[in-house]
Amino acid sequence: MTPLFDPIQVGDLELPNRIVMAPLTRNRAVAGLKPGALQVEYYRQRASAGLIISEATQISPMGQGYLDTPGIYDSAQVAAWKQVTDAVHAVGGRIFVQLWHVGRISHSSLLPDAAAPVSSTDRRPNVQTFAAEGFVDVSAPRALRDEEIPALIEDYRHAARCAREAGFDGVEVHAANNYLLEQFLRDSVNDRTGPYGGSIFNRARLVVEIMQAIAAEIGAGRTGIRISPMTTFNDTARDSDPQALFEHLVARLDPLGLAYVHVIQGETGGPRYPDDAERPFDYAALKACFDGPWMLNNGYGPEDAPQALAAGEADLIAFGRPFISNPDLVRRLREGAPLTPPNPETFYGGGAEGYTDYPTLDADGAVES
Ligand code: 8OZ
Repeated sequence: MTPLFDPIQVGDLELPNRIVMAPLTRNRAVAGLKPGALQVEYYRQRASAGLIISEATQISPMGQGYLDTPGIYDSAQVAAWKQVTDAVHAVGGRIFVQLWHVGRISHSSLLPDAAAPVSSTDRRPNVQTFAAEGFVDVSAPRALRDEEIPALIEDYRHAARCAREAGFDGVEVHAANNYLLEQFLRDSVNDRTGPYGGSIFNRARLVVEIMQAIAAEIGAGRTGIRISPMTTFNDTARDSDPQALFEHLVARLDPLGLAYVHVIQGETGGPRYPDDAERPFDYAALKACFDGPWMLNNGYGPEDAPQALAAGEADLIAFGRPFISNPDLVRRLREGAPLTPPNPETFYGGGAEGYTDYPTLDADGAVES
């Protein structure tokens, strides 16, 4: 048997397999930035995953950066997400919510009182986002003052509390893809002085304080984190020393006893080891900094996912696009069945098409349409 189907203890949860549904932004939230009936069906269909990680979900109104992404900070959102978690649990699944703050990857039209996005810096990246009026350049950000950081940490803690009230089994903190938390981590963005800028220790401080606050609120065994040491997504240069930065961060998180660390290798949708890397990132050395379950992501499939587990490179593999178009991905991997390819035209926004209408195998293992 492939190691994909060995059970594993992940924090407070026992997972029946190593197949995780990666967080996937789909821009289909209903009015009030809530999940609706479609999301209930979408996540229920995918509940055979060892663990579902929800689409990125903002911790506060200021955390939003794209049209129709859901939030988890008010009581209506909690009630709506409860429908999703109940549906997943009813068919035996487990689901974490990914807690997200976009930082400077936003547009004022998406923010309360047309505010400027907030970041570690006031420098604007050359990137577009999708707002009500279509694709627009992101707005110039405002650097958060140090005195504003405690309220930001409180927003994360509050969202984690809301997540548990909504029935989520835990949370994954989105510290990847050059959104707010990575805007503090990287010296290519963070140009602050003071306690949250300068040294690696200081740049990691915000993430560490957020993880401590959430772990204190809901338990470390229900708290994971996602990082992406090498991605240049969102027009962001790499840190001057990603290996040192991320080894420091993971080593400092290790004593908290988190449920897992989730690493995007390379660029989402691109190579795991980008050719232009000055030195290839040493993911094994990063893993050695952490005692708990280690999750890898980016383009894994039926052949290389079990290989990575067998080689000890990972304990869990997160699958993104394969889960979009194969709600029964777990069964297909178990049976060696062919995978349906996803349609990128329906990734972001829209309705049921390309969302809840992908086929599953029938009882004989044939693809039903
Ligand atoms: C695609 C489009 C918008 C957001 C990420 C949350 O990259 C995202 C995202 C992906 O982490």
